[in-house]
Amino acid sequence: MPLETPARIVRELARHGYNAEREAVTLIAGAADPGTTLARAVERAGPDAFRVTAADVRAVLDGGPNATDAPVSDLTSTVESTTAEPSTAEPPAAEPTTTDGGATAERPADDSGSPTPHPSNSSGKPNDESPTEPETTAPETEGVWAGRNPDPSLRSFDVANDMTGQSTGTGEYGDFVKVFKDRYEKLSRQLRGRVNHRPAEAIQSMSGGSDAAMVGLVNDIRSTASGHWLVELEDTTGTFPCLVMKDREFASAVDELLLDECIAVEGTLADDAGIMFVDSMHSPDVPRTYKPNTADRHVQAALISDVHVGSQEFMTGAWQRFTSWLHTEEAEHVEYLLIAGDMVEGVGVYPNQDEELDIVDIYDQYEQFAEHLKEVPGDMEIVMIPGNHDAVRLAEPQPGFDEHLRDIMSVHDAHITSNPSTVTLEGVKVLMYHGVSLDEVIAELPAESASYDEPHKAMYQLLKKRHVAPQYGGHTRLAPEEKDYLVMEEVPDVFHTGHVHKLGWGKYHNVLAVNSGCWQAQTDFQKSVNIDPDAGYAPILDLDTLDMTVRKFS
Ligand code: D5M
Ligand code: FE
Ligand code: ZN
Repeated sequence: MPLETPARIVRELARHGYNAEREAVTLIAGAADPGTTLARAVERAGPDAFRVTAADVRAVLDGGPNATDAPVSDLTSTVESTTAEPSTAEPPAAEPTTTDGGATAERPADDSGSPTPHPSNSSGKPNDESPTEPETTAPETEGVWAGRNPDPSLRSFDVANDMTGQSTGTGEYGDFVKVFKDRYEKLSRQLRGRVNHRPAEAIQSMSGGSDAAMVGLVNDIRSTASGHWLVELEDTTGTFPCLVMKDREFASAVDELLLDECIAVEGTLADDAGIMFVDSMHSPDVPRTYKPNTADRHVQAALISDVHVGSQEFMTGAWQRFTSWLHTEEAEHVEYLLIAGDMVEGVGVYPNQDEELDIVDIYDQYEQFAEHLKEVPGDMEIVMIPGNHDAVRLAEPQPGFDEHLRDIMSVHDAHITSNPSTVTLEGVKVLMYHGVSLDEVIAELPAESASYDEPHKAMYQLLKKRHVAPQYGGHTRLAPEEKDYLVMEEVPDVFHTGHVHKLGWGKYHNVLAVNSGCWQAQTDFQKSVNIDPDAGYAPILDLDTLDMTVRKFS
């Protein structure tokens, strides 16, 4: 086949089970005889290699005038005879496209959703599945599909808020003071324009009956004997008690408060000036009129999380249907794959977890995960953050994987960044966060505000509070750093989380919140607590419109 475009080169390599460094692809594309150069480079890379490197290609190109002139047997046989293990990633023929992965759960009219299994997919039971055999269809017909966007220069990618390698925390008391001060500064800045607030210290010396306003972190929430709410706020100068009367229209908003979140209140001091009667309450929030950024061309991102390779419940078949689908023309606009944590099942994360492990060694789990990454087309950009099952510190923010793990997962040149991070894809700001705090939001808030069945609503609460994990000292472990990396300083256009293994999405003040399900069927623990995971779905986001469709592969 003619190999005039990078996309074709990548596809040709992928078809034979190889990935390639981007530079290697560029070098092959620029060679006088790309076909022969590719075949030679594959030969050089050898049977055990995952990928063809730029060094392989250079060696071929520099190997003297005859290096690419020597006759080469047909590429297919060359690769087959030198590849120790046949790839499990043979893409299906471009025509017809796979039907397994074709089911689409349409977005409900109310602009939010949870999965609706497609009727045509009757085998919707998620607990698959012995690994399915790789597709063995013939190589695709020449000229059917020219491949994914052949011009990678159209892509743009940027990461903000990555704290990998920036950790300064020592766990000392002073660190906690610093991180809360930073949280207060960043969030109070967003509220300052809305209320004419005074420091707690100044309010403490105001006279009874005065109007007052304060911005503070919620230090304590208590109900009084008569059913009113006493909310104690703290700023950098002290604390002040604020009373929300039960008959006020905003009293129900107190049910949605979490400790340590930042709010502003306005009200009147009691006659003895010891307490404030609250007249209004504000959160940093996302402006209702927020106009999200969109891409300038039709390009899509697949948003997934919680792969859990190494668990007996990892759904190999669904994953392979997904990655096979990515090789089809139907997925031609899917140029980005974002994975929001829990790549592997990990070891010792929960009691008795070892009884459900398929792979007991954490590094072997990452090796296997890398094998599965290899099935993703090499011409897609991948972005990954860690989750609570991954081999990085549990406390948030979690730095991106260390060098050793990056090395194991280097097969696909994925971008690895911290949890949380904001990645900007062609102008669209996607806040990626694994989502451990969602368990807490769901446990603490009323069911209408946040539940496992509607995980996106729990995400709305985080957007409103402009913080991915407000509450300190509960279930979510937080590590104090010089800065509070968990504050949403900028409004994201898309908020992508996982962790709770439930699929749900919707818009909050025009920001798309997506919780992306998982690739792990129900575990014994989940069965015991009635968690019914949404496994084997891939939400596909249009970056030019921020519309979303969900494809089902289980
Ligand atoms: O989290 C998957 C979901 O299940 C998340 O909502 C936490 C919950 N979960 C799973 N196992 C446990 C145990 N043993 N205790 C408490 N909560 C649990 P994941 O991060 O994938 O385990
Ligand atoms: Fe998970
Ligand atoms: Zn998790």
